[in-house]
Amino acid sequence: MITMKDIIMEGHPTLRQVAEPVDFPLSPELKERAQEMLTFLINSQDDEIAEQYGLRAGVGLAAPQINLNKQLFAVHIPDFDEDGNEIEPLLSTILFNPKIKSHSVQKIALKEGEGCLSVDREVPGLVPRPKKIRLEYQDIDGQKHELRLRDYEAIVCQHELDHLKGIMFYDHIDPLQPWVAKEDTELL
Ligand code: UDB
Ligand code: ZN
Repeated sequence: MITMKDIIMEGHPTLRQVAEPVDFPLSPELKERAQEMLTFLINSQDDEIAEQYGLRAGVGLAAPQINLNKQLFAVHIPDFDEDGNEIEPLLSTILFNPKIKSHSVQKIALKEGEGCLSVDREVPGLVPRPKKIRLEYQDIDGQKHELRLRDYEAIVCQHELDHLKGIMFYDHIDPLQPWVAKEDTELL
């Protein structure tokens, strides 16, 4: 089971490396580890399990964050109905060898800024990212897929894709005017 002690923190050199492509078929070990990454996210969003193991509620986890220099990440983005009850997740999957095929010019940023499971401090500032992306990736069986994402789902996937390239969210923050949005950037 993956817990916080498996997650490496900023300053660890792996977080600044470019991850290697994954070969198919997956080794049984890598398949198991990938599934554990998604299970970590699901567990971390379960209040009881999260409290028991001291997990931060995560929506995405990239392989380099568990010191595995490979091109894969897991996402588990919850959805809620009008009464605030949790319904089917918006997106819950593991993506292998993901690539952005195209992206919008229009940008979006979370109005509160971003955080990271590998960063134990608040880094204030907007992180502008393309509002829409078209992603190509392989699933756990090596089958190719395309995903069109926008808004929050696009933000999460781009945050995780950045980890595969050694990029941290704060690399995108303007150090002089961290909270100033350009006119092409919408706030979410
Ligand atoms: C997160 N969690 O997982 F809308 F159930 C962040 C942390 C850093 C605060 C843990 C998060 O946004 N939680 C969340 C949001 C919801 C509903 C819910 C939980 N990440 C992932 C990460 O660090 N991956 O490498 C940071 C996010 C910042 C913007 C996108 C990903
Ligand atoms: Zn992160």
